Amino acid sequence: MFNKNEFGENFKWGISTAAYQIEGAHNVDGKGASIWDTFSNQSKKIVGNHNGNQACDFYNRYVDDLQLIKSLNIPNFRFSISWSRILPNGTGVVNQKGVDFYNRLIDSALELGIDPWVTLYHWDLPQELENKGGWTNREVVNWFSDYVELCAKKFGDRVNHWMILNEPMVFTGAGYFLGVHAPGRKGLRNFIPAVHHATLCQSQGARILKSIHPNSQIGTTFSCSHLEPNTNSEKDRIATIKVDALINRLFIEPSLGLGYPTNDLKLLDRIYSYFQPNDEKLLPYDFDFIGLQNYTREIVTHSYFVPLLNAKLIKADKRKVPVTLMNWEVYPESIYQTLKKYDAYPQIKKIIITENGAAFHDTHFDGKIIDEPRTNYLKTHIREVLRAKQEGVKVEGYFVWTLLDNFEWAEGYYPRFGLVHNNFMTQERIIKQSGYWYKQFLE
Ligand code: IFM
Repeated sequence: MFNKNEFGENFKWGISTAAYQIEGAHNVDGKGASIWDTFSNQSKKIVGNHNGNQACDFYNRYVDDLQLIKSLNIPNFRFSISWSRILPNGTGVVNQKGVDFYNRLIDSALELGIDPWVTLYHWDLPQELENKGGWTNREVVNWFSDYVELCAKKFGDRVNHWMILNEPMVFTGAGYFLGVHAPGRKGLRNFIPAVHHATLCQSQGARILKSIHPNSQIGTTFSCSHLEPNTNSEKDRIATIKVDALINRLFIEPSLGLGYPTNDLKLLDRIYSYFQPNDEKLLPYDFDFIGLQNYTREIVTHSYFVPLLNAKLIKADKRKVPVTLMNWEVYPESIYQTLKKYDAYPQIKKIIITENGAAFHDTHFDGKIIDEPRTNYLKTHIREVLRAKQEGVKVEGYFVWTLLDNFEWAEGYYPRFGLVHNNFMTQERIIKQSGYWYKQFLE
């Protein structure tokens, strides 16, 4: 068995959350609606017709939840700011009660010796901005810039670690191409401009924060999966290169000054029609750290039935491999391979694993929650992070997804990812075996 000390004294251990998934209080104290409020309250969008109206009621229970984090020996807490809680219309009038909430949250964390790591955008665009085109409207760069400036001025005196976007591939892909996440738009004509505008916001947001707080540590996060071709055939290998360009390279390479990976993914060529003069110069930003979020590996095969891409992923349950409740393969080496892949970009200074974790059915026994599969998942993945680190990969942090069982987007409350069980009827929290394991590991 390995121990925490092998990662070194400066390694950042933490836990990650997101506003819409835990806060609840969706319409109180002046908060405006976000696209997730709208989407999840429509019929048949979310499994079980669930919504995030109450979620874990973190808005009212943050003091106890911070105590919980403290009791688990977790020194770093990643959470996101709900844009429409502080700017109900997305821009313009500030909601002081929303600002007060995040001030209280940050101050309470700091009082307990917990370092706040703040994500500026974890998918909950103000609905008012979506009504004006949302991520497809180039104006979003100005709206986002104003929002970032406000956050920097209100919270930047106490927050040192910032992440600009959470998983842009997921919020543009699921929200603007597949239509399965908010705001439910579909097709390349929505996806491509959303990608370009999100990539501009990624670097522009970072520049604004840095100009106001030059000493802050600024990163942004990417979802990434280790990919393997189904067979050694030329077709499967080409399919894998395309999927890699789409899901692993699309957002990071422009920020590293490499441009969009259009050579390997021709369907992206149309992105240049959304360029304005000077955009090439606006896309790169020298981030202090890159947040990687890895859960699984994917197997890619050629397919004539997927237009333009000619590639598809083979679902884990079709492959007879161990899976989580998300139907994601349990494959610890994926985090090692992912770290090696991104470490090979010489432009990346530092990597933090900003999310890794798993959803399983938890066993209740005698008032306790025995979640052996999750405990094993964490141990085996953390061991792979150590392997990478010992081989010289510049990984300097690991955050578990997530603190509490919570609203898992289109899957509702069904997949439970938490180290802490949440009873959504009573909001009672019970630390799971995995939570106790992490606590002991961090002691
Ligand atoms: O719950 C999500 C989170 O919001 C973003 N990354 C993946 C997690 C698990 O699906």
